[in-house]
Amino acid sequence: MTAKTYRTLCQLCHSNCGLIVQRNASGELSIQGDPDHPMNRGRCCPKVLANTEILDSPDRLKHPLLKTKTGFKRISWDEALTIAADRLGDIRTRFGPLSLVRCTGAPVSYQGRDGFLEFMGAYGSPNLTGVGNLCMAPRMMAFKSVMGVLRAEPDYDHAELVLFWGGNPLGVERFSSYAAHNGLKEIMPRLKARGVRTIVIDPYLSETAKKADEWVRIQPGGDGALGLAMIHVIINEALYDEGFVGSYTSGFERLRDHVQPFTPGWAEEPTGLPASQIEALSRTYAGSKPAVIHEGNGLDMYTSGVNAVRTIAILIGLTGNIDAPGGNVFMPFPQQAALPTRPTPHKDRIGYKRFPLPFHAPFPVVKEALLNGGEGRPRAMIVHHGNPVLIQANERRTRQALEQLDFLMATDIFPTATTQLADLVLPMTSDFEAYGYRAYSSIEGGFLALAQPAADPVGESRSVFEVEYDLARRMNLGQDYPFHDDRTWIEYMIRPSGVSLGRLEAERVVFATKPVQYRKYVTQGFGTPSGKLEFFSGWFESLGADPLPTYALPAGEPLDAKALEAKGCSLLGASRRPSRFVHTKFKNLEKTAKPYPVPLVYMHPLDAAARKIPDGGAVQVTSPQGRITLKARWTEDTTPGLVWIDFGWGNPTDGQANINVLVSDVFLDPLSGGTPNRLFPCEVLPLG
Ligand SMILES: Nc1nc2c(c(=O)[nH]1)N[C@H]1C(S)=C(S)[C@@H](COP(=O)(O)OP(=O)(O)OC[C@H]3O[C@@H](n4cnc5c(=O)[nH]c(N)nc54)[C@H](O)[C@@H]3O)O[C@H]1N2
Ligand SMILES: Nc1nc2c(c(=O)[nH]1)N[C@H]1C(S)=C(S)[C@@H](COP(=O)(O)OP(=O)(O)OC[C@H]3O[C@@H](n4cnc5c(=O)[nH]c(N)nc54)[C@H](O)[C@@H]3O)O[C@H]1N2
Ligand code: SF4
Ligand SMILES: [Mo]
Repeated sequence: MTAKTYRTLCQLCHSNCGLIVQRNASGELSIQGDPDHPMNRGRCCPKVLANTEILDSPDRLKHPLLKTKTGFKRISWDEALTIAADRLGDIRTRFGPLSLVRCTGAPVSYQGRDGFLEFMGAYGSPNLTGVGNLCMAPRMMAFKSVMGVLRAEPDYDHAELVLFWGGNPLGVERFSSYAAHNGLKEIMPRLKARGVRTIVIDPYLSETAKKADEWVRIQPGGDGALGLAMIHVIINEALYDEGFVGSYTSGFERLRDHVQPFTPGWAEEPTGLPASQIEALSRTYAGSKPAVIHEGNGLDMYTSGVNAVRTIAILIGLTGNIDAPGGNVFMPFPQQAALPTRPTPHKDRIGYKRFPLPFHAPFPVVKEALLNGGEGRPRAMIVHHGNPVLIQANERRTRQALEQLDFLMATDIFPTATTQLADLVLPMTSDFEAYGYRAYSSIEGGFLALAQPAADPVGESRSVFEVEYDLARRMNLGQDYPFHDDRTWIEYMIRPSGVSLGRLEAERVVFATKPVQYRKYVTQGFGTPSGKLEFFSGWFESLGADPLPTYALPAGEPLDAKALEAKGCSLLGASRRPSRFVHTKFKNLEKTAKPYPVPLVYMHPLDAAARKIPDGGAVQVTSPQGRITLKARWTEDTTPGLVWIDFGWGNPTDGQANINVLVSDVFLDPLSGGTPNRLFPCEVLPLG
């Protein structure tokens, strides 16, 4: 074998770092960060090594598998796609196209984002679901309501103050939603070197909080109350940007009247913060110009997530820190093609009446439609690149719901808790075995980068776009398909950017837009119904939702001491993600999992001592929904009464406990369908 060097991407998390992969003469791969990629500038995190471990793992799905009465049976691709075409065709004829649901995971790779999306258009179903209710959708809805776009990303290098709110970028390598900021871990040192003040709002002393100038130790889910009180202070003390508010916003008077009851004194209870600290924070944020807020996933998984983030978007607007240097900016992004090509009316999707605001069907309403049965319930589901059984609230009921399907087809690279339930399992190529691409925003401009295969497909694994097209063709749905494999998919998707696949192959990273232009609203306005930044949301009002943000209980149920006691629980449970892993992925990989072999429950030594739980001792965690067994880890990074349980285990290949067994799926964010995966009553007791 001849040695070869590849320039490609890591697609294990959203950062999608650039990599240089070298293959030596004996075929071994070594990985380095690509110094010329603007996301990571030569750096990469320890997780990157999973890319090669995936290729050699004995657990890999290597052939299509069909569920039979005696277990899974290996079948050929031809058999698999014939079965899928028959079953999906039959269901379409008998129950109509709306009976098919596509469920995807976090769009860490664009194959994950796009796989089977065109197929849904061709089949005629708008029923797209996935992780949205737990991730990004609440934040995107909130930003859209105030600013008319889905996100406004931090301009770190020109800011004077950075407020990390519900995000832990030093733990997860995610410093913005989708923008590149030159070097990930270099961002914090650069801020320090410029003397920029950093504040972290988090109930836990996270990796990021440890490195920041100030830690605001909020109570879980108290963010909406904090936001309302900060708006109160900033308006009442006239600390807002009068020029900006006067010219470019609407609804200011209504907002001013609305927030009068939400004094810092009122917010003390829901936030757990003294009024004086809330006042000081408000003055610091409004008084430091320009200032940036990085909002994270710590805000999404509550039943009041959308409203909490609306207060953040409003704060950014009030202080005029929007689309201005050093503020939250609408960054340039390469244009891409839109899929699916033949959308059915959005209004036909499951749960539209109850949840008209989210862009996709929230998973909990799909689940209820399955469990409640009746006409119009989903009959078939394609799970692509996701693990809904483990990641959605209340694993037991998620399983029950998926068992109602007439046909469940799942794609993955490994067997998972979800593929175990499937009728048909399709083995996919991993990111190092296929072409891929990614679009990034940045201050320097929107750019594209290419991923290329550095290894042959493992076993009979195939790329999703090939499989999807093959299936569509067999069902006579392939006539208008714009692509039939990875490369034609990329060609099609990037065409609107003006960059060709040939150029991307030659240059690997290609800037497709001009650098950022600030304050575009001056000439273009905002993308809201009024064209202004809307404190009072016309979009929400038009769909019957509260046009101004309010504060509600973050878990959807009272969690005071009395309510906890009534449930036989004396503690609150929260969810934590170990930086070593992304979600439920790759605990089966020996080297990847070795440094962090089992999930832990992090508890304050006072709580542990009161229950005679030693550091490292086995414990049982019980909630009204279920019970799991874990190991305890003492830490003073949390508050007494609040325990943090690791998220991401529970696959058959790891055999460990899944936190989402404990989480309620009864209480939903009335705007997004979000469940409180970050907050639930529980009790922790020593095992044995
Ligand atoms: N309690 C609790 N629940 C949570 C969270 C939490 O913090 N706490 N986090 C939430 C968040 S933010 C999110 S985004 C979701 C994540 O939810 P998911 O994205 O559904 O979770 P993952 O574990 O990333 O599942 C991805 C699956 O894709 C597979 N895979 C990897 N590469 C490929 C490939 O190339 N092709 C295919 N077809 N499959 C592949 C992996 O093996 C894995 O099984 O979980 C949510 N749920
Ligand atoms: N290593 C690694 N990287 C990842 C992922 C992963 O699982 N592992 N997942 C990827 C995905 S899909 C996502 S969405 C991002 C998530 O990354 P982030 O957006 O940074 O979110 P988290 O790390 O889940 O949580 C951020 C912080 O929110 C805090 N928090 C919890 N509850 C609250 C609250 O009520 N209020 C406030 N203010 N803070 C709260 C938590 O303690 C935590 O420190 O990371 C991505 N990158
Ligand atoms: S897993 Fe690590 S190397 Fe890979 S994209 Fe994410 S941060 Fe970059
Ligand atoms: Mo996420």
